[in-house]
Amino acid sequence: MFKRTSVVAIGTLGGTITMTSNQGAAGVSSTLGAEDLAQSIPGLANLNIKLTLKTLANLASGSIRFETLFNALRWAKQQVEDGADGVVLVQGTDTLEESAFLMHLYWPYPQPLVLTGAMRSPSEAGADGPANLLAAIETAASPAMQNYGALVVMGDEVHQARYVKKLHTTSVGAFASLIIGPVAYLQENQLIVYRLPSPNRFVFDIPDQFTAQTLLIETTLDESVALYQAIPDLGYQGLVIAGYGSGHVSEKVRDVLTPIVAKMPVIMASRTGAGSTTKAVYGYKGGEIDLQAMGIMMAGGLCPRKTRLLLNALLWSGATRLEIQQRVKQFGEG
Ligand code: DAS
Repeated sequence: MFKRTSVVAIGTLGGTITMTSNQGAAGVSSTLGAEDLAQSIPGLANLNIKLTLKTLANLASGSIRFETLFNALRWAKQQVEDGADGVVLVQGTDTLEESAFLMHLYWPYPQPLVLTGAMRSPSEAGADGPANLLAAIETAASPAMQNYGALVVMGDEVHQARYVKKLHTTSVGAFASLIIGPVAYLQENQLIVYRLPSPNRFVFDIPDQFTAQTLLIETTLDESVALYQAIPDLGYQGLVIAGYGSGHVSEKVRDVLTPIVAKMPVIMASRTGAGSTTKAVYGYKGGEIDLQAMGIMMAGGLCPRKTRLLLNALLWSGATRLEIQQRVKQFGEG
């Protein structure tokens, strides 16, 4: 039977997957672009996939800015408008989960938007970049992976942007979706799908301006409250706290949150790394019942970093406090 050639667009932003030692300087830095990466993949020619290639940037992922991501997003959307079956964005792994979630909030198409990277540079033994990129291309080309929004492919696993996290500094198995697991797995060039996409995904319009800044702060044992006291005057428009356990702070931190809540939305997430914040378990000062009564929202199962990005997107969209509350609840429970 005739099988149509799939079209996949690959845009590269940098990261270890693009890094080589640069003119005798110490260590590796981003030098390779989309053409170089495509040439490094064994077995690509056997697949019925046509590639469109674009080097978008050569950055370490910690230096990616929102503007970089929105430019990449506009480019990716254009590829789909021009007929691509899916898009792959390549970047560093350090901020991959954040980029993927931000992209997910703004990706309106059924076609997959797949992010990938590598834990080992091309010059290291057992470099994982070519295999990750090949798996990402196959995922992007697959009709079975439509309607999930943004996905992260690392080590033959396909993860949803909402859940995936980098959990190890150097391991090639650094990425996982705790509790829920990957949504699909690639084996022998076939996707084995474990879970269907959630219906009614909410998608934001790309904002005209994204100047509003939010702060993420992690609570720690017997910390000073000086930073919390300064927050209302630092120019932030929203605060996310990575709180203890299922969403708590100390009594003394709780006591300095009132002026912040008066000025900006405050969301309590959990610093634990997995599981959801609670709503009605703890009644002590600084516990979640008390914090909610003060007007603080609970992040549910959304991790602190992604909660911050959701809050950014909501503020950039001009959402009211009530709309922020409703949307945080929806994503936190989703
Ligand atoms: N940690 C590197 C990576 O895995 C660098 C980066 O994130 O850009 O790609």
